[in-house]
Amino acid sequence: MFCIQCEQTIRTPAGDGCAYSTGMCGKTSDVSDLQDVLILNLQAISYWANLARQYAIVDSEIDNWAPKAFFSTLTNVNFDPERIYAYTRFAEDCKNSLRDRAIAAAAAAGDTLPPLSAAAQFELPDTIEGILASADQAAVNRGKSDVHEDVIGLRLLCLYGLKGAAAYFEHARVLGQTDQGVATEYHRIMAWLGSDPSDIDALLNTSMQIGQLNYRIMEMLDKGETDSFGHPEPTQVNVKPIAGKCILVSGHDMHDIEKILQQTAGTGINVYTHGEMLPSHAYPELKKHSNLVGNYGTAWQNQQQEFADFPGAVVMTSNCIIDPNVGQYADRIFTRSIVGWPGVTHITDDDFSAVIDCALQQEGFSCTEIEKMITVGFGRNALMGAAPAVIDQVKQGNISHFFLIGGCDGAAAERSYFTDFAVNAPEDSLILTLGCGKFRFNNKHFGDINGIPRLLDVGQCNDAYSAIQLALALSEAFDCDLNELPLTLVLSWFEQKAIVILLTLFSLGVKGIYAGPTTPAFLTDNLVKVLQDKFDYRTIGDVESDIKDAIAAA
Ligand code: SF4
Ligand code: SF3
Repeated sequence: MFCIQCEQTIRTPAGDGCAYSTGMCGKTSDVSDLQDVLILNLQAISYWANLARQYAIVDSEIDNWAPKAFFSTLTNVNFDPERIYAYTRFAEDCKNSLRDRAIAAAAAAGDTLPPLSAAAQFELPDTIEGILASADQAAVNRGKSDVHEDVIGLRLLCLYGLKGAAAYFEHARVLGQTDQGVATEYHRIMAWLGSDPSDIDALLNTSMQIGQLNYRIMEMLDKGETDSFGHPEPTQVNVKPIAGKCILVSGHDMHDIEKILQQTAGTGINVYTHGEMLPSHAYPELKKHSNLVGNYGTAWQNQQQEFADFPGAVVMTSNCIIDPNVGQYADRIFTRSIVGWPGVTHITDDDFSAVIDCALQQEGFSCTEIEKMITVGFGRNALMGAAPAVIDQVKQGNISHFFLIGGCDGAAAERSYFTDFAVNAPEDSLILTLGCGKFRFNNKHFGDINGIPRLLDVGQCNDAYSAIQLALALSEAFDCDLNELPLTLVLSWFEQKAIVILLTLFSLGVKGIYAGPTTPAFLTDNLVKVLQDKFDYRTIGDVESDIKDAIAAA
């Protein structure tokens, strides 16, 4: 196995990457190898989908399925070898179907086929053993002895960035948003990556195209969420338990929590959000359910303790799942969509009766604790509504700076930086936050500036789109470039969604972003230097001096 896609990858003086029998996340070498072969076959699908489009052959079922399957290889999503193997077999069927149609269309038009990409040349063995034996051909760093390490680093930047975009595309699709132009661009880039490109400039350009593609996808996802559930409104959320039977819903897919809320209505079961599901409380069509009672727990890395302590059923709708056997709750956690863990019950449709039955069999909370409230719901509309007051306060000199402190959380001790940054930000600054990284400080009291709360929770990691809209509105109001705003982005990264958000911000020309806790291990020193030169990319350092520098740069 070789996997280097997330922040907790193994780093050694001899070389970085999880390359032994199990990754730091618990992914086995078999799952990792199967995922590599799946990705290679998805690149072959894209090769044929790309070619087929030249003959007006578009298969929207395959267009919808391929990014979803790619999502299954994202960090902390699917650890089940049987499911990954099944995706790989299905990918083979999709590939063959598109290939046959594209070849027939080319023959009918009298065209000669272009050369096959490396991915399109790959022949999938018939058995799981055969596939595992062929995994070297599919390794994400294949050909590393023939090309410069910067080429491998850029290929990985593009592959992981596109994986993050594919994940958001799937989240948007679940909410009824599809777009043929986006699917075409996805296939074009995925097919190209399957040809093992080596041109540094082309790879850098492609990474920006992936960022742009993701901007469109985040817009689709924003539309999917707001069309389905209304615009988020500032909302108080209780983070303490209430007596009674309970279900905990984690991950990013709010479609699932809506179904769970509908199906638990009248059962007496209380539904709690966890992690990235917290923003659900702000959406009118979700908050109207009286059985959505609060949030329980914090970010993903604490789940083995928090889920063990939760006296009910747990549903994981997307990333991040980690080993449920550690906390001995594998019999009362359920997976949805692309999530998988061997031996854990997978819900294949919108029927959550197995979850409800399980919740009824658990003890539930025996008593109600004294309420503790946090505020969520500063999505695009709420931010835009507050923009005139914010602009006024800036003009009066009462708001000096904006910080966006957000992204993923993780186990690394250095992540205390983000709490320290938020706590030490000047009192006349506003702090926007999003993603699961906010759980490090969203229970702290930041006060307000003339009625405007200093801490504004924008939502999930993908709601970076809302924050970008606010930044654009501010730059218009102050008639200046985005980079001339008194705005500093401080991003915590862990997985590939964060990588693509970084690419999106770069592609929009945002400079001076602080990111941490570490630099992605797949980026070489040369590539980090390129990002520093082009985008003034900054690695986090000392909180006090970073705050000083950020303010001085504004
Ligand atoms: Fe290692 Fe991260 Fe890959 Fe898991 S996802 S194997 S921790 S690099
Ligand atoms: Fe968190 Fe996994 Fe990335 Fe959506 S839930 S931000 S890490």
